[in-house]
Amino acid sequence: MVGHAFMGAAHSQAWRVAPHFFDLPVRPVMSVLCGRDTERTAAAAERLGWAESTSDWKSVLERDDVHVVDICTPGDTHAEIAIAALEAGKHVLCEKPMANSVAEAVAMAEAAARAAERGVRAMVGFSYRRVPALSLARDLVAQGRLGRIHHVRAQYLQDWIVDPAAPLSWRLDKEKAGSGALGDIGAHIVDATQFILGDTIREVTGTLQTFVSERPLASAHSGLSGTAATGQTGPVTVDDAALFLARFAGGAVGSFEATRFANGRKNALRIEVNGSAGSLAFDLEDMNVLQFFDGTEDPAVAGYRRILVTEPGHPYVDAWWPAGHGLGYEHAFTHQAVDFVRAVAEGTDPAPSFADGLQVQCVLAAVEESAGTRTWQQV
Ligand code: SOE
Repeated sequence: MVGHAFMGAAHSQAWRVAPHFFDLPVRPVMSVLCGRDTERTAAAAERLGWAESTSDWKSVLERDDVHVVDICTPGDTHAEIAIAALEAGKHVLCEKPMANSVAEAVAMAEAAARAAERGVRAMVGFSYRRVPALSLARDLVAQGRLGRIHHVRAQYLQDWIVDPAAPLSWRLDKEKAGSGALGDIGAHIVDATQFILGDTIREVTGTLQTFVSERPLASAHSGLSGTAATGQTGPVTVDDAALFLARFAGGAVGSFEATRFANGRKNALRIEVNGSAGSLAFDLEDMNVLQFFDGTEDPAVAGYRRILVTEPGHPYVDAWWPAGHGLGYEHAFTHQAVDFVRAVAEGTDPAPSFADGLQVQCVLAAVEESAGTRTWQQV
């Protein structure tokens, strides 16, 4: 694994836990953790459960005992590491957004296509697909329980930089992150809605907003935003909020809002879908619940019902606890590791693929283009 901050910790717990709860065809071994700083990486390896650590990720690609490379670094390094790993014959799991630009994403998707011919697999870490309630939402749409889809309403609301004194973390630096709320959390709702609908966004029009353009420099990085203590400031080079409208290929229309300024909303990924036969609604801050409205029921008793997605028959749930004992944020990463390991071992293509990651990148780029030109843009 390359990178050991927030996502590195989330992926590490997934690799650690997955073989203990799921029946896997092969057992992942957490061999080497890579990071820039030798001492910090060694300490992280110890804490997160990796056997070894190194500050030279390239050397790891030469090792015969390494079969999978998990990329948990900021977006500016994804393309270089992923392409080198695929060319070295390593299966790759790469954090989202897959890249910082469409050009990088194209190169990555091409490398993945070449690698696939040699049986080497690549997957993007859109972990929320593996939240049981969202997997169930997709199943309901696929079963036709919602009929023809008319509306998608998607929001990803956070508030961790609403304070102008919050420091300038790498997530606010275009060079490192590619974009702001758009790529970091907007990418999640693009992937999640396309996943639920089994459809793709074809056209968008949007706007981007930066509310605080200068922030204190971070002296140390911890958690999401780090610690501000230097007394100096620097420019915010990404969007704080991204809003856009979308048309899906299948005829649905969608509204999307991604913001880090929704004061009071911590990690509210919310999706509502309205179809001719019913609707569904989800909120990540209440992630064990899927709301479902069955429009075919007698109107006298019909209404949104609150499904507690903790039954053994629900996606992924039977590996965990008895009904009613819910799951959390980290379980989606475990499910992601499980699906990836199974695909690698069974020789099938994992999803979302790098081609899917490229498609999401194209949606993000179209939103940026649209915000600049104030026009609708084809994806
Ligand atoms: C920060 O906005 C962040 O950690 C994202 O980078 C993650 O992808 C999301 O899961 C939670 O929020």
